[in-house]
Amino acid sequence: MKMAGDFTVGCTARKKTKSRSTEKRGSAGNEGLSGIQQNTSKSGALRVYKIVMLGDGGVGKSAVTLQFVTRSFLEFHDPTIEDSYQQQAVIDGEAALLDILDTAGQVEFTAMRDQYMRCGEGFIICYSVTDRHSFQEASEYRKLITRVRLTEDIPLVLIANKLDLQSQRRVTTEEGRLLASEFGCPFYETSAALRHYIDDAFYTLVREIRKKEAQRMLSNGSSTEKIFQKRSRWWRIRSIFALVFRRRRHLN
Ligand SMILES: Nc1nc2c(ncn2[C@@H]2O[C@H](COP(=O)(O)OP(=O)(O)OP(=O)(O)O)[C@@H](O)[C@H]2O)c(=O)[nH]1
Ligand SMILES: [Mg+2]
Repeated sequence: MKMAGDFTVGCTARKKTKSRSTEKRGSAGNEGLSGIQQNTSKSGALRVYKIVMLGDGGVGKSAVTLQFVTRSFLEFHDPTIEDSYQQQAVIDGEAALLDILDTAGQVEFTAMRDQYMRCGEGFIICYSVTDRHSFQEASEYRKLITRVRLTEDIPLVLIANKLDLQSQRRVTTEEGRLLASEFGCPFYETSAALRHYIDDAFYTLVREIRKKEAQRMLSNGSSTEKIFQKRSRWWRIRSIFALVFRRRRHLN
């Protein structure tokens, strides 16, 4: 199912400069940035995950995002200014609404960078296996996140896209793995063209967000019982109902 939204959660409403919207988003997740409660729809338990796509121009951020959301391949390069998409999914038995911000890789469009760095709960840093410079830039994006968020403990997934272009490969798998272990994050080599490891990248990021959230709750003194309650069977079922209800509402 495809939807698009404004990704304004927790930020002062940023103007969306370009949109591939097909549906307006509902009320879910307009209540603020931090904490489960604030990112959970008032009408149900559908948790919104704010995800930001980062990486050099032309590495395939939009193609990866569109392949995830619409299951189609973007053949041409139309430099992004800023687009946002929403996609529902059930991940590990729990419904989720992924609110994805596809950002600009071209330097002339990167003025909003700090702002969306502040808003994202999880980041996908993308480089192309055919482009050595984009691989080097991945470290710069990592540094930027750390600088803006003042922490290294941010949910992150590193992806090496254009896996299908083997004859043009300029970055080895091993180099990608090493960089991911430096970042302390999961790593996938993806192909937006062939739809390889696209869902995995997004789902893994949601898992990373959930994991860090649980750790944060524990360190904030919440009882394990409370966390368990959140992840309990009933809560999962409720979240799936919320998703179905939401779909129906959009169909009507
Ligand atoms: N063969 C192949 N081509 C890809 C893949 N992903 C993207 N491309 C192509 O690479 C070009 C750039 O893709 P985009 O998704 O627009 O790149 P981007 O990172 O969003 O670029 P900016 O918006 O300028 O930052 C397009 O022509 C895509 O068709 C892939 O996995 N395989
Ligand atoms: Mg783009």
